[in-house]
Amino acid sequence: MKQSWWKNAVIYQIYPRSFCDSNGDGMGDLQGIITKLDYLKELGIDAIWLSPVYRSPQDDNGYDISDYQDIDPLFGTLEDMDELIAQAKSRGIRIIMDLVLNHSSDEHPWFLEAKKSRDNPYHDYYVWRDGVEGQYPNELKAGFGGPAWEWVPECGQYYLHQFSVKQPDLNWENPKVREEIYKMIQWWVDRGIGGFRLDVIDQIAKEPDRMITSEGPMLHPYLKEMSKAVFQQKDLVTVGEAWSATPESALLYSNPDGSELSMVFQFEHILLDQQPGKEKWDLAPLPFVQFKEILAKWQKALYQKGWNSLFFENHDLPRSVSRFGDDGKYRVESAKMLATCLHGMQGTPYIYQGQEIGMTNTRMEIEDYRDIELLNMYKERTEKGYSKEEIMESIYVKGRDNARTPMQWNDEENAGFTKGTPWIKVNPNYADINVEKARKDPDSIFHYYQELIQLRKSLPILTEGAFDLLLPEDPSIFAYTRTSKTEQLLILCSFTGQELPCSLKEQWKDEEVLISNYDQDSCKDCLRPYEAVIFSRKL
Ligand code: TEU
Repeated sequence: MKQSWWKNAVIYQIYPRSFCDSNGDGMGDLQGIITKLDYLKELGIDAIWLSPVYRSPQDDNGYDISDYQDIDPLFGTLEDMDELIAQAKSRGIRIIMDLVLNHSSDEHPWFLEAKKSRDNPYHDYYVWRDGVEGQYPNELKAGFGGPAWEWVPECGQYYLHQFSVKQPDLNWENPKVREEIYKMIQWWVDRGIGGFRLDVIDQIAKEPDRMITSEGPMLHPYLKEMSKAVFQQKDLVTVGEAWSATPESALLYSNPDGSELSMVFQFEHILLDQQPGKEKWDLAPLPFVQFKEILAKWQKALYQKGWNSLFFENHDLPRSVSRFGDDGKYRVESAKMLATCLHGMQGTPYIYQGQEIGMTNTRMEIEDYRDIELLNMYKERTEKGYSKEEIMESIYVKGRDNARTPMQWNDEENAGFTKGTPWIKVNPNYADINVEKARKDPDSIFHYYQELIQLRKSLPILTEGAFDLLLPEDPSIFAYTRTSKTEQLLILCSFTGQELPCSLKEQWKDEEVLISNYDQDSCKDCLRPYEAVIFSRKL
């Protein structure tokens, strides 16, 4: 298989508005990111995925773009962006931009034109259906609540929006749209961008009349066309967000011939702790055995045929230490354990800002939340008669703002994120959980991540070795091996706060310990709360 740089890379995701504010307006910005590049270099990452910084009315925090070829003044200027690319490059770090191609903002000049009349040359850039006001073309629902159709009296038509009403869907059937998009991407490649994350890429080839929203028949042809037009010319990394991906479709997306993308984000393991057939807000305990089974299935299915992305967190998801670990007594142990579990697998690992210091979920008053998805849900469920208590509980557990509270740099005011008033409240635990403290403590989660990243650089087996799940039925232990011709690793992770007997560990007790969150001189046949260890042996 072709050895691309991104196969043993570790990618760090920045949510710019919450990372670092350089000018005191309470909102993170590009100059703020530049001041933290040395920190990221110290962590050891190879690339930064930047959530959208394009010009945007910020209805969905930048995932609603009104100019794909400019930077929103909230974040800075194009010159700042060029500086970021250059400064990152001088530290060996590539910048990956977030391409939102399924929809634009309703304030994009294309849409402002499109909605003027049916004969406007830009009308066909979006997805329209005839109808009568008040009678939707069909039952399709929008991602952020309500119908997926919005009436425009000037045209006597509805437009499709799979997300908010301010995010009209682009019409990929129109070759002009695709051409404009490829030109725009090329413009960023020429500025020195190292790759792209493609927002809801599985939804671009929608066929609303057939109620098809994701993986429409034209999806793979479009991706092949785009890849040929722009992605294949350089060794760019491309990662598609695909909530609908299955191992079978992932093999199409991430075929090593490079005809589509490098890899996709799949979400099967993320969709487990909710009631089947319901929404993410309908909470259910994590079915741990199934969680392992699914991750193992993806490891097996893509081995030597495609490529996995590895992640437990992003800007849409709760904090992993709160979700899969213990954000109280065993916060440090469980954050390290989760890191071990994820980084031991095959694929490209992604670290979401703050994950490397074990940042946790938060709890706020409803007035203090900012996310459109969460606020729409609150309104909808209140109208449906859910109790406030029940709604708040699901927000605490699943709300996207859990991941969007400001990055915790130190124990000064606003966690060192801003000198002004932060756009969203800082998590009150910042005095205890922050970068400055983590860097000083040799046993911190930060230093553990640093070590894990270095291991990936020095041990090809972590990139290439075959994966095998052990103890599949065990209700608390995630155990697997990675195997090459000459070497084998055992990755052992306990997902519980109880001490457990573990005969597997005893079998490996004399082998070399590569990394662990506990001292391995004792407890040779047991796992302590949230213990993780990687053993290595020669074959
Ligand atoms: O997310 C895709 C998406 O489907 C989300 O709505 C997701 O289901 C939800 O956040 C889970 O709670 C992408 C972006 O990552 C997200 O931030 C954007 O809001 C969305 O697309 C629209 O662009």
